[in-house]
Amino acid sequence: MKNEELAKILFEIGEYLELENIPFKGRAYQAAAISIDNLEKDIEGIYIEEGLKGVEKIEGIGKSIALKIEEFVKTGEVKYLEELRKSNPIDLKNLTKIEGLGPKRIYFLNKELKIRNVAELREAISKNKLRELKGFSEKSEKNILESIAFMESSGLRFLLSEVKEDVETIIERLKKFKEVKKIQVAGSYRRKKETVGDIDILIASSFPLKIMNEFVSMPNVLKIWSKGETKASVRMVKGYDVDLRIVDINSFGSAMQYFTGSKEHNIALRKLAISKGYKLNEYGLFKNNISKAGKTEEEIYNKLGMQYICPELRENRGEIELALKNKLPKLVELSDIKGDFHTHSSFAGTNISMEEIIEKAILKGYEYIGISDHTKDLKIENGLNEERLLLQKKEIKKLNEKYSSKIRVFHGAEVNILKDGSLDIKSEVLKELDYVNIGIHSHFKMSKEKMTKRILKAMSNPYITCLVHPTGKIVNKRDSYDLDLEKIFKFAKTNNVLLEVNSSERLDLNSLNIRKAKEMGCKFFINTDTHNLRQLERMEFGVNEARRGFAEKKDIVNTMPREEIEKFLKKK
Ligand code: DGT
Ligand code: CA
Ligand code: CA
Repeated sequence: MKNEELAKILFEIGEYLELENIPFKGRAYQAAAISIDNLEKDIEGIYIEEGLKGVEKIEGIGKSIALKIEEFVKTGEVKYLEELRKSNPIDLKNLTKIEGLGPKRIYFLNKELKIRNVAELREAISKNKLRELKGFSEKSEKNILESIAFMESSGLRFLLSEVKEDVETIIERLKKFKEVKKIQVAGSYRRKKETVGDIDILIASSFPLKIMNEFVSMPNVLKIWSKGETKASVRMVKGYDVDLRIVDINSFGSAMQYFTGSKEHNIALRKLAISKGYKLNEYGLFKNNISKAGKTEEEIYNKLGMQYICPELRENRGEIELALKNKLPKLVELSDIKGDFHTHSSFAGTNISMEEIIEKAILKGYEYIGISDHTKDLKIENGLNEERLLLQKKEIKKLNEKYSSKIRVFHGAEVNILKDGSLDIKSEVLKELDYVNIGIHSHFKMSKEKMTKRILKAMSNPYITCLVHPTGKIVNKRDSYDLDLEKIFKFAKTNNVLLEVNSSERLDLNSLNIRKAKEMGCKFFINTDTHNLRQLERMEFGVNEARRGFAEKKDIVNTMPREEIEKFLKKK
C-alpha cells in the first residue's frame, strides 16, 4: 500500500505551508495526511475503482488535495512538494530530522536568527545564540548538537565492500529458520551501487512474528527503530540501518522488483505499465484487479513486453527503452576476467612478494597476472627507479620460467605523471616493460585546463598502456580533480590508451564515466590495485561498476585469453 508514502508527502507539504505562514492550508494538508494514514483501503485501489470522486469522498480531502493524490497514484510523485522544497530557503527536510524541532520552532528560529539549514543552526549554537531565545536553553542547545551529530553519522553512505560480509552473515543467519521460504537483499545493495544508504532485506514467509523477533535480536543490532508485523528497521553497530520486510510468497517477485528500485526506475516502469492498461505495485502486476504476474521479477518484465532488466541497470537511464527493443547489452561478468594488471609487490613498498601474488592468481584461475609497482617519484611507496625496474625484469623472467605451465606474468609499472605531464621513468626503460600504467599521485589541485593538458601529455608517450584511476576520486574521501574527461576519452580512443576501472575504494572510473567512455569507443582494464593478498579479491567491485556502466566483455581488455592479450600488449 502506498498510503504511508502518500501521507508523508502530504504531511511535508503541510509543514511547508505552515512555515510560509499559511497555517489554514497547512493544517488541511496535515489532516489529509492523517486521514490517508488511517485509511483501511489502498488509496490506489480507491482511485482506480472510483476515480477522483472516490478520493474526494475520503474524510478531510477536498478537490485540490484530491488532484495531488491523483498525480501521486499516476506518477509516484507530487510536483508541488518539489516546488515548495525548491522555492523555500529553509531546509525543512533535514531540520525536521533533528529531535525536538518541528516546523513551528524552525520557523521561529528562521525569524529570530535567520537560520535556514543545519550548518547555520550549528553555527548559531556555537555562538550560544539559541539559549537566549524563548523556549530554548543551554540544555536544548546540547541536545540539538547531539542530534545533529547522530544525523550526520547516519547520513553517511557505506561502500558496498564495507558492508558485504555483514550482509552475507545476516542472510545466512536468517536463512536457517524454516519459516523463511525465500530471502533476498533488495535496494541499492542489489543494484550494486558504489555506496549504499541502508540495506533492504525481503523475506517470504507465513510466520512473520517469529522472524521479526529473530531479526531484531541479531548480534550487532545497536538500536531498534521500529518493529511491526511485516516491517522492521534496526541500526547496526557499524552505523548503517537494515530494513526488513516480510511478504507473501506469491508477491515475492513484485516486492523484489519494487524494493530493488531504483525509485526512478520504478516510477518509469509503473508509467509504462499504466500505458499498457496494467497497474504495477509491490503486490503484483494487475489488469482489472486480477493478478497477471508477481511471483517472479522475470514474469513482470516479460508481461510488460520487455527483456528482464538486471538490477545493476535499473536507474532509469535508458534501460527500459533498450529492454523494450530487446537491445540490452550483455554485461561483462566477474567470471569473464582472466587476469589483473594492477598489483604492488614487496619488490617496492608492500608486504607481499611477487611469488605470493602469482600463486594467489593461479588459485583464482587467472591466465595471467601483471605486477605494477610504483616508480621513484613516490618515495613513501619506495618507488622503483630505472635500474631497479630492469632488475625486476630479470626476476620476472625467472618467475615466468618457474610458473610457465600455470600462468603468464606480465611486468608492468605504475609510473607517476609529474606536475608538468612528464613521466618519472625514461622511455628507454618503459620500452622494456610488458605494459605501462600511468597515474597521478601528487599535485591534485590544478586548473581544469592545466590538469587536462598534463594528463594528455603523459598519455602521448607511445609506451603507455593504461591511465589508472583517471579522475583521482576516492569514495567518501576525495573528489575527482578538475578535468576535461571528454578530451581524455577522445585521446584515449585515438591513441589506444586503456582506461582503468579501479576496484578499490576509488571506484574510478565510475559507472557514468565508463558508459560515456564506452560510447566514445574506449577500452578498459578492470584492476584491483592490490597492496595485500586479500585485495586481489576485490575485482568484483570494479566489475559491478563496469556493469552499471553498460560495459560488455568486449570492452574489457583483461577478459582476453592469454595469447590474445600477449599480442595486444606487444603491439604497443
Ligand atoms: P539507498 O538506501 O539510499 O542506498 O538507496 P535505495 O535505492 O536502497 O533506497 P531505499 O532503501 O530508500 O528504498 C529501497 C527501494 O524501495 C528503492 O530503491 C525503491 C523503493 N522505494 C522506496 N521509496 C520509494 C518511493 O517513494 N517510490 C517508489 N516508487 N519506490 C520507492
Ligand atoms: Ca537501501
Ligand atoms: Ca531502506
